[in-house]
Amino acid sequence: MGLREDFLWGGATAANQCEGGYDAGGRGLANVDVIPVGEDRRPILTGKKKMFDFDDEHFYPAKEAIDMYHRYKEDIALFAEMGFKVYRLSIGWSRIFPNGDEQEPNEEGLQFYEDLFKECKKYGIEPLVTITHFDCPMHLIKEYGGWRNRKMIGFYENLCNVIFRRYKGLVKYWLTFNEINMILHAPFMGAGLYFEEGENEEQVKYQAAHHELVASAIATKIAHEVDPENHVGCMLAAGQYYPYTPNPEDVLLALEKDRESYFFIDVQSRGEYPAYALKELERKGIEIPMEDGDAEVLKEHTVDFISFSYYSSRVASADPDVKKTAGNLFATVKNPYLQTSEWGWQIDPLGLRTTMNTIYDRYQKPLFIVENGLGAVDVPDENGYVEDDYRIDYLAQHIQAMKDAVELDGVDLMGYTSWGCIDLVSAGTGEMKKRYGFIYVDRDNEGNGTLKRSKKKSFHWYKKVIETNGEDL
Ligand code: P53
Repeated sequence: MGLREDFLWGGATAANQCEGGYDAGGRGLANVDVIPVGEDRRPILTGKKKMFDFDDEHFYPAKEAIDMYHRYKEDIALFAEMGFKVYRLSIGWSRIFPNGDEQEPNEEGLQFYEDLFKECKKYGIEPLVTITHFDCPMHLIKEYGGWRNRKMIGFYENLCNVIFRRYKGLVKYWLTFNEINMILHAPFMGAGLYFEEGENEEQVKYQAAHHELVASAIATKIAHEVDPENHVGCMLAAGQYYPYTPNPEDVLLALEKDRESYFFIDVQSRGEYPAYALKELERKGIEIPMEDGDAEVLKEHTVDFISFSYYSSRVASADPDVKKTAGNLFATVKNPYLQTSEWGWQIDPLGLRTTMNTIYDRYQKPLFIVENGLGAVDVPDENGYVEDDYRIDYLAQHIQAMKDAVELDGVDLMGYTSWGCIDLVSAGTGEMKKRYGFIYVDRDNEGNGTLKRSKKKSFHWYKKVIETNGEDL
């Protein structure tokens, strides 16, 4: 009993939230670079307000982030010290194809990730690579409108062809799109989409989603052709919906809200559009731009495993008088049984076990938890040491629930990578103050600080968790 012997313990980051070096090594501009901190962030990442370049009025935290571009050796050494078996990171698309539509890749960008993967391998750390984590070359947005355009499939295919070949033997775990369902909630961040006045936004989102789903299947096909050792996963922003009351209307709504997200994974894992989605899209007059061969590609090249992020469960109420709170990009009803984080995210370890069971029942494929963690304010002492017992508590409870899903329910789980294993820029708010890490980084919301790294209390705790394969929490 217990977790697998080869359980993949580790941590996760995304290129734009930690690398910085936005114009280093020939890198091109991406959507994620031009999303600022502050009140304009929300309208920009949801595609309501256009921001295609830097201006003087805003601060853009991704430009420098925590400068991992120049410091990755030090950071990976710290991950190794904790005993990481896996490090989840993402590739900056515009490092490899600065504009996105070139024929030839940028060698400096390719070399950067090759060096980084080799650095991981030096310590026996397996890279788990997200091909796109909320990033899209800006040129593809300006010129083609982002993922609404079918041409994106070809550009993504070029990227995949290049990276699968170049990193063959170095990388064997791949995720095609981070939180693919985020396209519905943050379409500019998720898929480079912005909307014109009066445009049918849902049509654009589902059209773009279709392009991503086909691109994901093609990527899976190529990955398997290039190296049969490759394992390709999809990635869902997960979190079970609970009905607010036993009122049958709440129960049905909770099912429907879950389906909004599972729709993507149903296609990626079962290989076809589910019946409920076809009916719903038809009712709404939304047309899926299906072309010859799409159905076959989706059917034949389904994912090998299901990965997901889990921060919280969600609550659905059919009663219009029950108010939703917007604690994060998934607006949900407040659950009276749960505490919330400083950013209003509801904390529900048992919900992780429920979510894992639901997903495993639905797909019967190995699962991988690739994000989980607590965004909190940390107060370091003069040496940068943080006594983050609150983070340890959160993680211990979630890891216990995860173990219960494995040991008591028989869920097949490949690994666990906590989010933001080193402090990094928040995707939702752009703040540095919202920290998830085992490693503290001296930098604030305005970009001040030495960028010095230091170990928090949770660093030593997580090392012990990994050492004991999750026995000592
Ligand atoms: P931040 C919202 C809800 C669930 C997951 O989020 C989310 C978001 C975005 O805010 O995104 C994932 O940084 C995402 C990461 C992100 C992390 O959750 O807003 O994959 O890039 O940083 C945490 O606290």
